[in-house]
Amino acid sequence: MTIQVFGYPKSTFTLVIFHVLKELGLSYETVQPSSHEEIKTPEYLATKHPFGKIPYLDDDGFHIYESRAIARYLVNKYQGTKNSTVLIPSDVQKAALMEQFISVEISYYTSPLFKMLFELLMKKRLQGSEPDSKIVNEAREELETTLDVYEKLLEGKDYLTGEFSLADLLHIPLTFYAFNVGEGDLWNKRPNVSRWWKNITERESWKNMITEYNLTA
Ligand SMILES: N[C@@H](CCC(=O)N[C@@H](CS)C(=O)NCC(=O)O)C(=O)O
Ligand SMILES: *[C@@H]1O[C@H](CO)[C@@H](O)[C@H](O)[C@H]1NC(C)=O
Ligand SMILES: *[C@@H]1O[C@H](CO)[C@@H](O)[C@H](O)[C@H]1NC(C)=O
Ligand SMILES: *[C@@H]1O[C@H](CO)[C@@H](O)[C@H](O)[C@H]1NC(C)=O
Repeated sequence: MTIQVFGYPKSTFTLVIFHVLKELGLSYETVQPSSHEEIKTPEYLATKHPFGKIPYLDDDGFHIYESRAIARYLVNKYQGTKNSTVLIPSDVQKAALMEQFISVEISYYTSPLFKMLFELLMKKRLQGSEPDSKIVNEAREELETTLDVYEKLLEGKDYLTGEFSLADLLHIPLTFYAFNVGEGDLWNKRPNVSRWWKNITERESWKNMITEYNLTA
């Protein structure tokens, strides 16, 4: 049976799953919720995602939610079966360093970035109110601090662990939206960060994502 991804193609966490599937050379089917209400119904909460979120994955009857858990599952099950892309290294210490950077991504990168993008991109649509410039500025400051550290970490390296991995990939969709909303300067003004960003987004799989999901809106 085909792998089914339940989510909206514009949602950053759903894009992560599509991107992983593409890197691994897997085919999949997308099921879009009919409305935002659908992911809050008792049926959806009971059978798909108890917190009422997307994405959610069904792999031949195996059900899993939370994007990073879905990504690890897909890699652990399918890496190496369709092509030679390595997203999680087999070496235990290399894999541990990748996990370290995924924790960095969640804690210090995605946390302020999501806060900033929520204000700039989603607040109006979801809550009908204007972005709170105090929140935007605080989040931007936090991100500046994080990116200063990334600038050092990426010195002399093309990727966070030295080799492309799931840790790099997990940064892509949200950062892409930050560029779209005019905040790209945060990345561009740091030469090592900007080299990394160009490198990871020039991969075939991400270029295909942009075309297929019409992401340059
Ligand atoms: N921690 C979750 C986050 C998922 C998430 O926040 N999804 C958003 C879309 S990007 C969502 O379902 N929003 C709908 C809502 O919260 O009502 C993951 O990694 O999968
Ligand atoms: C794996 O397959 C996908 C889709 O065909 C492709 O985008 C990706 O570049 C491939 N990776 C390798 C290492 O062959
Ligand atoms: C970024 O990298 C260059 C060399 O690639 C280096 O000279 C520079 O000091 C780095 N920046 C920081 C803040 O570490
Ligand atoms: C990205 O880094 C890899 C590994 O060092 C290198 O082979 C490749 O040419 C770089 N790609 C781009 C687009 O900079």
